[in-house]
Amino acid sequence: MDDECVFYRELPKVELHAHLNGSVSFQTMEKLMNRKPHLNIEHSMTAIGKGQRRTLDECFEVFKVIHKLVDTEEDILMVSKDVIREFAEDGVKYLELRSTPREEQRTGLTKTNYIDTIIKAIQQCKSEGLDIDVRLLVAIDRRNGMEVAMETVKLAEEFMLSSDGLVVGIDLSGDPTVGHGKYFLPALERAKNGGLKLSLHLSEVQSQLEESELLLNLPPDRIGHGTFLHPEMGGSQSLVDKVVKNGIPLELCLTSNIKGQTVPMFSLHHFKYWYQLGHPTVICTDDKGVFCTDLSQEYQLVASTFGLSQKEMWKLSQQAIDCIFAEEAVKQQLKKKWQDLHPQVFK
Ligand code: 6MZ
Repeated sequence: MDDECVFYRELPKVELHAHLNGSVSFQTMEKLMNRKPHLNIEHSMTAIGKGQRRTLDECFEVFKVIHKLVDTEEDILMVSKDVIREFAEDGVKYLELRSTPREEQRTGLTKTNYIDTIIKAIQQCKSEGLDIDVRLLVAIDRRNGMEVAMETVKLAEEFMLSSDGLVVGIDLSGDPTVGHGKYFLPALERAKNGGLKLSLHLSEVQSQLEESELLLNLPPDRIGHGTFLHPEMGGSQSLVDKVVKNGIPLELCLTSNIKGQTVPMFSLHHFKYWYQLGHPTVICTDDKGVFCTDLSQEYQLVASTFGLSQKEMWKLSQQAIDCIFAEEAVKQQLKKKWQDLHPQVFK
């Protein structure tokens, strides 16, 4: 590893946009494939390698394949623990995972077991002494419609109360070209009123102006991607004004946007627009397994693409602490951790 790589690996980081089943590494995939050889699934079907690109549609096909491999409690426990360990090894000190609860008749998996198992994995990693604080967002897949969305929120509410603060919010994700955000407003309003935080995928693809306008009125606590919000990308000033006025942080995932072809090249990524505005942005991985990346690489990529110094990148990682969904005391602990680690990282 060269000095730059070492710096970004040692830099303490916050990861706020990581879909569990998109974050499964090559090594864990290998274990899953060995468990289910009859599925005949190969690595080329579950990951998009260096230099490769797919349409966003094709990316969503990849998730369907991964879901076939991860369909028992045992799988979910292994996948969750491996993903948490890998983030910890990459220098992530605080992680918010998100995942869509699934039921599988064939294996008897229920949505409640699904969430329970991820919580068990988080607790086991904690008791093993891993230096990472992990929380969970329960995800609504827009493909499944408004009734399932409401059920998901109710389930998340129960877990928010019973999980000792581990379940902190709701994510709205899934294929952005399917359905309309307006159908999810009642579920999202209920979640918000019940104390769950909201992170919504917004304007991930073009022509979602009306939907973004509606969803921004909630307002959400964070935005995933927001690629087409600003006027230079076909969005509008009024959308930007709403985001800025409410101080809503953006979760930005560079490699994901390039490989999914919603952004043509790194130098044109909307990170630049929001960073220049001085608006809070958080660098994230989205799906580190599918897109073959990790958070250190994403930080290094932002630095090299936009010419930011190590000091500026430190500031970005530190400011991400203010965007987390866990309570104030956790923010204070993390700020102290960053202070303590500073001399070691800049030795
Ligand atoms: C929107 C995405 C996504 O929930 O099974 N997901 N939704 N945009 C993206 N950009 C590439 N990447 C992942 O993880 C996989 C699920 O996360 C959502 C999709 O709903 C996908 O099925 P879980 O853990």
